[in-house]
Amino acid sequence: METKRALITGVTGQDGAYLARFLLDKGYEVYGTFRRLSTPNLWRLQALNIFERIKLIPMELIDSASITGALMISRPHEVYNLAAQSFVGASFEQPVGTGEVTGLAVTRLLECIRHADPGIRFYQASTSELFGSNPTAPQNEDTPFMPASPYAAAKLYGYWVTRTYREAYNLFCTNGILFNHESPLRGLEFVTRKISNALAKVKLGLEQKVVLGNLEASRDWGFAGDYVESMWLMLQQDGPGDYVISTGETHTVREYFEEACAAAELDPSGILDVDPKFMRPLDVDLLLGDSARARQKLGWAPRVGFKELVRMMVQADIQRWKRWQKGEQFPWDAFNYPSEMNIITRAMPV
Ligand code: NAP
Ligand code: G4F
Repeated sequence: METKRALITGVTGQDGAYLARFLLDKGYEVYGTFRRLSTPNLWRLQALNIFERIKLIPMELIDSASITGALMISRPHEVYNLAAQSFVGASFEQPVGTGEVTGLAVTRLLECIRHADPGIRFYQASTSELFGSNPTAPQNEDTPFMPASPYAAAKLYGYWVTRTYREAYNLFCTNGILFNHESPLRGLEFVTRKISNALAKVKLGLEQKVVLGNLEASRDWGFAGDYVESMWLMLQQDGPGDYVISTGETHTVREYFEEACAAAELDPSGILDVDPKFMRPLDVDLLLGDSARARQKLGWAPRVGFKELVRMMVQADIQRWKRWQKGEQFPWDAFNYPSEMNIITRAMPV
């Protein structure tokens, strides 16, 4: 049987790395696109020890020629579109750029696929942020969308154009409406990893406080390693569709912080500050997903629960900072962030 080929856009991101490993384990030939930056961001692929097994292709989502090039090189059976400006907070600062990359680029990709090979199966990384300000909970595939950020508005466009290409051209185009999913490979700007990283520094005496924004927002947090399996399952079905992927449990940011303190064996009192600069102009209060359709049709279910997830993230960051203190070198993202570099520089022997 012919080896299956998959093309993952955004392979350098959290989900891209976990999905690449999952597909390699299934015997796929995995191609991944990355953007040419002055400093390549490959630490996640190195951390999962898969860097050398992935065929990397430079690709710009704003350049159709480069998308066509990536399709010609990889000749994929499946395309997973994970690349996006994915940080909701930044979408308020870069609303137009976010619209280009997170929204309009989906059409560019679909047009290239339609002309290159209409047999390709396409996965679009849609999001629970689409539900936005809708107070209905839990949210499922029939809950009306009320996006509450430029990011969510761009993703809404991506969601609908994916459905449009499915219906207009009979392409296999599927939306995974994934609720928040986290891991030790999460970017440091997202609240869960921000907390695990900050608590690790507090634990080791490198920092005094954790400074956050809105503590009352509630999220349905799962483990990214579990969620990438659902992406693959969606593309193995007889036909395309839209699926909510979630745990069915929700917790506030404050609860996540308290659980993380317990995991780090730290007293939560006195180490948490709130700074309005981390508040958004508009926030989503409550996300809680009902993934009954995915559980029934895909046979998918999350394996890692909330407490285990928090522990996994906190332990991973404590280990990283300990290894750094010992002078070890290992794949890590702290060097990409000015806030972390300040600490690293401050703590360096003179
Ligand atoms: P992530 O870690 O932020 O990864 C995003 C990827 O997109 C990275 O590979 C990044 O490349 C790439 N990218 C960013 N801007 C780009 C640009 N201008 N041109 C080309 N590539 C660009 O996000 P994730 O958590 O893995 O999420 C994967 C996808 O699922 C995203 O589309 C996200 O919006 C969506 N999603 C995520 C969640 C979640 O909770 N994680 C939930 C629902 C939906 P660099 O490495 O070069 O930055
Ligand atoms: O971790 P967050 O930045 O994730 P958010 O906004 O829920 O978005 C993530 O999940 C979406 C799926 O629902 C994805 F589509 C999206 O790509 C991304 O992966 O923020 C979570 C909550 C927010 O309410 C935010 O206001 O935490 C609150 N928060 C409080 N203090 C903070 C902070 N968020 C961040 N990033 N940093 C803080 O200091």
